[in-house]
Amino acid sequence: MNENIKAFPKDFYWGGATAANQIEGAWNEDGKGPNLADAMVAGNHTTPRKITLDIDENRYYYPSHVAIDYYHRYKEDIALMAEMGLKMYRMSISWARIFPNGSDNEPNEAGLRFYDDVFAELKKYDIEPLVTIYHNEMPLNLVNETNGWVDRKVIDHYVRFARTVMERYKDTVRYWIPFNEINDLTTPVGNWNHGGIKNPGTEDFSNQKDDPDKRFAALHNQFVASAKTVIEGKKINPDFRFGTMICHITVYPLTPNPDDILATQKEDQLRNRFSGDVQIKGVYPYYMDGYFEKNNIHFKTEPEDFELLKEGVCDFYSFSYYMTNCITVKKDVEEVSGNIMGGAKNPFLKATEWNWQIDPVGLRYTLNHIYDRYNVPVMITENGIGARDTFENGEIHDDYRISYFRDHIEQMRLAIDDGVDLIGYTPWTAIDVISCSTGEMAKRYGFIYVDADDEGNGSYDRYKKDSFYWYKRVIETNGECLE
Ligand code: BGP
Repeated sequence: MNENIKAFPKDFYWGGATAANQIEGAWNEDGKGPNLADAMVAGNHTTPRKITLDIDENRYYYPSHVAIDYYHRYKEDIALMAEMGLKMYRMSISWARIFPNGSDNEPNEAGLRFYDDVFAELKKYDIEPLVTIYHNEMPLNLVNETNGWVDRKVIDHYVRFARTVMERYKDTVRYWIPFNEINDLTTPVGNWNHGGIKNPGTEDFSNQKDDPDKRFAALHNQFVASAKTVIEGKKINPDFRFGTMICHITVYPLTPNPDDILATQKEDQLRNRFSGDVQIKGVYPYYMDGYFEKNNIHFKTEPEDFELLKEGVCDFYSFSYYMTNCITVKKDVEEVSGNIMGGAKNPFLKATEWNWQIDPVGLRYTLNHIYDRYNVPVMITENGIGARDTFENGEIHDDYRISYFRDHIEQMRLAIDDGVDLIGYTPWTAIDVISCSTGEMAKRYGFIYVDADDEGNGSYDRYKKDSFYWYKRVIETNGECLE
């Protein structure tokens, strides 16, 4: 890259990310209770995952029950991450491992000890943990007992869980993310995540009845829970730093037609800006009043909620970035899929096998867009390519993954040169995990290969992909060498 371009900062957090329900397994070991992810059966690109509130292992395969068996292999996995040179590791803490029913009076000591051990291991290698407190992991008992996040009682249960882990790990963890992709609830796809699902065996990603009143009530309650967590956390340790985690679906107008431009702006406000505005600016933005009114959306709030939102703002903005989509008012255009939502196909972009469009330049645009709006440090906490890997004689030649990352990292550096205060990058994923949307192993993201298939067969042994060696070199040279 051109020498006149600013380098990555010296203390840049080169990292990798995962989530508990997609790696740990041991779904019912050492006192852990079942969570919502444990009730999700496997699907694939064309068959949506089903949620069965009565877990029936004789009938269905539930990928999270073993996942990649990290619970028993975390030492080996963290050693590999250290060998790769990671400076930061983004992971989540499974709520039901700490509070098996979500509403218990006392935490499960064995669960707390597991994460003590994980953090000790990370410390050994000088890897900074970045902890997501909630990554789609609501204890199943709360799903059954309450109406999920629609129910305000869940705020208190969650805050107790957050306080417990923040107190326990106050000397080892500094960076926290209260909610993963909180803006999922701006789309009907987010429904499963709020846990208000009541028809065992009949619900899946595609056929849930959408109730926007409930969906936005659930989102509001998550905002309040996030703010309370920030407020409580700063009392526990004033050095704690809290981040948003927005699933940033960057949108472009498909054509210069002003109607397309306006539709794009509206989409951006609702999907991307709304949640960032609440969590960073501490206020509900003006454009949501109009949206709620026009769509006849009503949900209950308390006056003190808005005080909390103002006080409990996040310190840094983090987001996931996988693809961009186009927006148009025209009907009958070719569509692509995506993370939480698809859109119109962009004729200038290629897409993955799962039809997510690849757009590295869009990352630079997005970083500028975000920093311009919020002016706080920025982290990319998910970015990566889901692809089928070929495993031959212990080797995985994933040049497509290397080129995806190379192109995105190049654009990150250009954004830094633009002046964006980008402080970290934790690509999805440090190691192969089960896919969240499809439950497959075949949709792989990792630098480290896990020998397991979609039905849970395999040795579960770990292998270094070509991208492992490549990323190691990137980190060693602080992003100078991308070859
Ligand atoms: C994000 C989630 C992750 C992750 C990723 C990739 O939305 O935070 O948990 O899985 O997307 O999505 P998928 O696994 O569906 O390919």
